Amino acid sequence: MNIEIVPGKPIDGQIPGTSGLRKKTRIFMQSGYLENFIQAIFNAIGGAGGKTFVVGGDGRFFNARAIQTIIRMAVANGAVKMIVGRNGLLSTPAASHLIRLNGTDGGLILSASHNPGGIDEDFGVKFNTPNGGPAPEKITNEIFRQTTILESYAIVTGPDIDLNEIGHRTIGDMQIEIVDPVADYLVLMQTLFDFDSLRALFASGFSMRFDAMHAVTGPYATAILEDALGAPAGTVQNAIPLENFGGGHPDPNPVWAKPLVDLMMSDASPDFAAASDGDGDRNMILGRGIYVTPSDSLAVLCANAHLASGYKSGLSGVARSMPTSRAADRVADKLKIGCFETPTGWKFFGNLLDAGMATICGEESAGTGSNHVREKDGLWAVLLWLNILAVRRETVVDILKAHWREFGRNYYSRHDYEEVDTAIANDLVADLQSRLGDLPGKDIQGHQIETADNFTYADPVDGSISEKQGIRIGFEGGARAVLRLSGTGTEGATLRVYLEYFEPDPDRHDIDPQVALAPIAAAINEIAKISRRTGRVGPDLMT
Ligand code: G16
Repeated sequence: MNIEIVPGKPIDGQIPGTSGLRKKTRIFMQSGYLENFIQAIFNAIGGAGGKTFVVGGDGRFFNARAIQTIIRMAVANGAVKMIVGRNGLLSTPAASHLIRLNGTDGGLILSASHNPGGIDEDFGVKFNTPNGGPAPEKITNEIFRQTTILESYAIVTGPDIDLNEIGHRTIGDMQIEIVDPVADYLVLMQTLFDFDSLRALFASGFSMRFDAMHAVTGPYATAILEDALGAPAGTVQNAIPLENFGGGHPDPNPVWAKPLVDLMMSDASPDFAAASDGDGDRNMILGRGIYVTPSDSLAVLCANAHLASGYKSGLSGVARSMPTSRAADRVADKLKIGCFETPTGWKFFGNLLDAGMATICGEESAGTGSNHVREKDGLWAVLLWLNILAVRRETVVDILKAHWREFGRNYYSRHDYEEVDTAIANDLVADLQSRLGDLPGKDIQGHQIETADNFTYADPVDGSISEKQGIRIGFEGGARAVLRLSGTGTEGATLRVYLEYFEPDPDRHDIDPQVALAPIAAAINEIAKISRRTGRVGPDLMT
């Protein structure tokens, strides 16, 4: 084993606001690119010497190769141990759990989340800190700074490590523990949910479909739903993780999981369906004939979490990202618990969870989770829904309708304009930003603007300030439009427009959300000149 010190070179390793570094796979495959970024991570955390890390990914193209490189670099940088998922697989929430369970110095998670995989698609790397959560901005900024000043990286030569068998290996002075990616996660789920009632639910004939989208949750869902809970074989579909996710986008939304949505809207629909994304942190929930928006799902989970054993003593608080609908706020109000509004990005929940100020967190982007790990957790959300269904023995539709009757309905939708020219998108936001002060009091198509600002978050735990986290326009009567640029795209800019309007009247809870929200959509289009500036007649995606 030889340690090689290879000259480093600055790379474009700027980590956008909401996630780890995501790039086209071929960029990561360029000679030295991954190596420089990994060395920058090690340097940013004060070196890897004497440290232990978790490493794993969602199995996409380049996952296995990248792990071999990371292991060799960890050895050369003096790390003492790496815990690696068998075959290099670990879902993001399972990696977060392993970091916490083993008290490691952090973890490296290889994924571009819901973005497609393959040599011509996307790859990503993120660093999670010892609390199990995504690195906060002060660390990601330091990683980026390190990429710009890196002089060299260290790596050892030698044969590849066999990652296919569970067990212990050593390379130089570093131990490598290959673990079953599912085992510890399953144990954690058993502490939170009542597996006996879930087994009884399936034994009663309850039917479900889980679409793993050929991504990392396949082995987790099969082990939990079919093997541990007795759901019939075939309940989990697309269960084998593939390097290119079968050619699809592993993004659990009505567009990319359309076959599942179509099934649930058909006469052949099972009682319940769910899907998860590339790295297993996002979820989509469906009932017979109904798609549950992530914002509504968060609210329902908060209102019913006490039905699951892990949450029976109630919640300390709830947190949601700013663009997420305010449905959960109404639940928090009724439960008389804290309610926090954070910028987009799971990392902003970390302090609230660590401080015990929030138990459940959620985002409109299909992420929900709790204080059991420090990442959003797709299967956790599915199991909490199942636990609620097992106790209430009502349909998803009935649960949702009863929820709206009790709390009112927050109609909600997100409109995405994808691959917009970056300069046009930036100009649109800058122009709107410059006019914010003039907007309050204006009447747009019969809608009076009451407030207009760009969201600033002051972290209640460490006092850190995050500015310009999304433009919010509040209309008379409580309707709201939020506008921000995505931080997770890999091509051009994605403009996200979030629309919300509250309807207390139960007789008006059955309107098509796009119809209910059309006036707000038209108003924000006029205010921000979206069509005029982008040349688009409408959004590419409405979730
Ligand atoms: C990532 C973050 C999420 C965030 C989402 C938003 O999700 O982990 O916390 O809500 O990005 O993305 P955007 O900036 O595109 O709106 P994931 O699942 O891609 O890791």
